[in-house]
Amino acid sequence: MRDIIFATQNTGKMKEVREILKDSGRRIYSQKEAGICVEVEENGNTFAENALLKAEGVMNWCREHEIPGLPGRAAEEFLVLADDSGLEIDFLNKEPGVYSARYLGHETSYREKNADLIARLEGVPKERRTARFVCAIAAVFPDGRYETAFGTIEGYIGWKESGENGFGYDPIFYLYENDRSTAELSSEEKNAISHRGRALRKMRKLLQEKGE
Ligand code: ITT
Repeated sequence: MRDIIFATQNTGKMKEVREILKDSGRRIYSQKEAGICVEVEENGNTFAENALLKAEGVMNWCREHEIPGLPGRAAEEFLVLADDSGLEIDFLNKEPGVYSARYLGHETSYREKNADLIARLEGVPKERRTARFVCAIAAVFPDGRYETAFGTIEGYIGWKESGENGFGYDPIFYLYENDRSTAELSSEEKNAISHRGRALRKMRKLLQEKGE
């Protein structure tokens, strides 16, 4: 079974990925651990396209360079996985969507991004505040073949931030079942139901079925 290099710069994402795949029997190296500094332009129109761009970008880089953090190991020994994800708010025509990380600019804090989204929903009743987190996972093989898997979680945008866990938009994304935000869930609770948990478990199964 090949080990995994996970193509992400997002530490919140990486922490969840490790927890979700902890029993996969594969070693998982973050892009940072592997010492790979490659900037991939996320210019796809969909989550799947962007996930694939990131995974291919890192796999291509590994084929052409020594992997600094994994001396003596070649690209052929790895699968490269990437996650492209985001928040779709129905009332805002699915904004911020694929632009979730770039919404209001990369430098803007999530406190400000979250406050801005709540302000744009002023006066909108609960039943029209529907939203979902979407995640596409791409896995690229050393020979260039690839697979993709998806996961979503449905909820609504609350009226205030709540909770300290998770990252990004978690403090404003609430679940209908218990009116808690995903930032109020423990990591185990979030990973069991999240877009990322669902997509990664699907990918894990797909890779097992293919004997990869
Ligand atoms: P990489 O491309 O390096 O992986 P990124 O943060 O730029 O990191 P994306 O382009 O996939 O990743 O953007 C995802 C954004 O969507 C992320 O920065 C958050 O703002 C939001 N997001 C995705 N999943 C989330 C989650 O589980 N909880 C909160 N926000 C999430």
